[in-house]
Amino acid sequence: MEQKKYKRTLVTSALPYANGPVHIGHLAGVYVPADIYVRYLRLKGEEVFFVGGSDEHGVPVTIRARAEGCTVQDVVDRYHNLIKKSFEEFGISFDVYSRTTSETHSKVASDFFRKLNEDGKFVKLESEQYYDEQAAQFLTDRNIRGECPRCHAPEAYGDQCEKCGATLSPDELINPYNALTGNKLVKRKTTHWYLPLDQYQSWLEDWILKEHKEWRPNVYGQCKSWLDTGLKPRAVTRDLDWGIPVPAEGAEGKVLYVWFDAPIGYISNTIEKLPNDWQKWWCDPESRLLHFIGKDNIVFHCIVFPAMLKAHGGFNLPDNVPANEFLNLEGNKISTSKNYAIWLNEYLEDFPGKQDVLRYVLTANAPETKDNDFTWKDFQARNNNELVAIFGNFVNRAVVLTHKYFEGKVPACGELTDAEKETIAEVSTIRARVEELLDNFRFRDAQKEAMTLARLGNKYLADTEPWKLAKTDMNRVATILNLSLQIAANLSVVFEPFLPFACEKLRKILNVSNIQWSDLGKVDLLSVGHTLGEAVLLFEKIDDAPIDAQIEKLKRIEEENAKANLKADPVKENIEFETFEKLDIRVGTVLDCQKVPKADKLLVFKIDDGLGGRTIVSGIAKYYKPEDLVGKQVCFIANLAPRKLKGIESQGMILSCEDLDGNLVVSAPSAPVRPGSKVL
Ligand code: B3M
Ligand code: ZN
Repeated sequence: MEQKKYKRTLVTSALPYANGPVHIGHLAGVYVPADIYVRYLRLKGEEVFFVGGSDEHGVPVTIRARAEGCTVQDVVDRYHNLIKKSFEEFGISFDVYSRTTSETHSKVASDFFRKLNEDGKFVKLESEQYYDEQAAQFLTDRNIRGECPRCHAPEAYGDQCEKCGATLSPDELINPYNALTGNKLVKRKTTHWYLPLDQYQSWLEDWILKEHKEWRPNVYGQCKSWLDTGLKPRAVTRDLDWGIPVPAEGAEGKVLYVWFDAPIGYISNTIEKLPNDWQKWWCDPESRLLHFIGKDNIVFHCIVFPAMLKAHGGFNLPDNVPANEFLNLEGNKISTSKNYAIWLNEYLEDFPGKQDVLRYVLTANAPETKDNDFTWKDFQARNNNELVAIFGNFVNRAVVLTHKYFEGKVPACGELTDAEKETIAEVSTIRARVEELLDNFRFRDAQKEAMTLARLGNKYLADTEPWKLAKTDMNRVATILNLSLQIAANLSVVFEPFLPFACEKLRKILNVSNIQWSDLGKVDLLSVGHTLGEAVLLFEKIDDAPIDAQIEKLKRIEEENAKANLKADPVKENIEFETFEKLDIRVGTVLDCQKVPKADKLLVFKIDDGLGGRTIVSGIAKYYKPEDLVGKQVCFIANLAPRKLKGIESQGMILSCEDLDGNLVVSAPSAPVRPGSKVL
């Protein structure tokens, strides 16, 4: 297909959820490829704008806040800052990195909704949704749990079973309950705004299936399968208290669905940075729009968001969506909730200054066409055998020898052998070879191609052995070093999109600053007599010890997760009825509940026990906000001998249920009873 002409390129990369730090899967799937592409366009002198930001709405952040006993704003503030810093540290060169809790975004997303609503682009539908009467709230799919209808895992989510991977709807769950409170659920009627995707079906079929045959097979295939199934209206609002309030009449207590507002974040973040100039990027038909995402986001970027943009009118549609498959880790799925990942912030603590090594390995194994696996042994091998032994070794030899024989000045090139003429011919094609691959989003092969240049240089030096010629033929040595240094100068440019930190170092070593992408392939980049900088090592060997430590760490996490997945503990040995009767279990109402100072596990309760009240200390602070327990009823052992905890006398013990993941929920009667009632 003929390439469309364009004047400038707007590149977006998926907005990561601010519910945890970013890990290598994010980097490999989205941010490194996007950054390579953007750096490449900039090097070519093209006009490009690179948008990123944090996705701070949705349910996961609220779950995290619950788990940590802090506010949702606390959670998104913390992770937004951490994520932003990680991206900076890894050289992801955003032109803007903002967040969906920004004022600009709230306004832009509300206006977008309002316009669609006023233009009659939504349909309002009433449906029955799961409702928690005790908590007085509707539940989103992610907040509903129950038994998986397929594999019967006990804790599948309302949208997916993590055990067997099945996509589910809450209606399919057996015995659904509120994931946060454990409460049983009832059905209740609620109204939502829907984007009638069915009305866009035939337009999308033409636009994607006919006009974008060039999209990656995984992307095209997923779209086709969605379209073949037939699109249905999709709700764009939710009954939730975290998000952007729905700007419409009768929408009290409702917010925009996170997948409605998040992609609009690309627009808002552009507006935030370029308040007077953003239209040029989003609306001018000569601007090209590209979305870099992971495969789980394909439907939103190829079907839902384009339908939203179409419904709104005036915006460009994506030209391409180079989505990646998933990266696994040592053969297992990466999981934020299970803490099974290599977090970027932790990587840099363990391997300071080695950003480019990770960038290199992730690109070398990029999951472009299928899921791929990251292993620490492969990481070590690629560093030691490729970056150190080929790229670094070549550059170092060339520079050290020049310092040794020519006082660090580029020597003159003499007569060339036939082999050298061939080498030069090969160097001259590097630009076309790499460009062809980058233009087609084939980053993995493009980096491989760049590496052929380092291999060529390394082999050239190994074959010609200038260190042996130094006694007999200084002219040959000069020629060999000149050509080697010219190749090194080419490397400092061709690797710039992939390894920006190493290239900066290399430019210092070569003492150059002004080589352009358009210079690629030339062998007169360093003039004779040019003084080189100091010969420092570009890459360092990585030993077994730190690698083994990383492998051990992942094994430990895997074991812990496996343990958490264990079946219920075996039942303890039988006791006599008389023994049981000795226990006096009662129901009480919580009058007051506070954190115990300097004890992060403990809460202190004032209980109305029907007998004048008592104080009980309980180790459940990790699972509850104290104020959420006030007014609740709890079961407690009333005749346990008092004991002191952190200086407070605890007069009994609150009974809690420990689930198989080790989380605690307090036990309570299923209907309110008078304080002091016995549990029999
Ligand atoms: N936050 C999902 C994700 O991080 C979502 C992407 C939004 S892009 C507009 O995978
Ligand atoms: Zn299942």
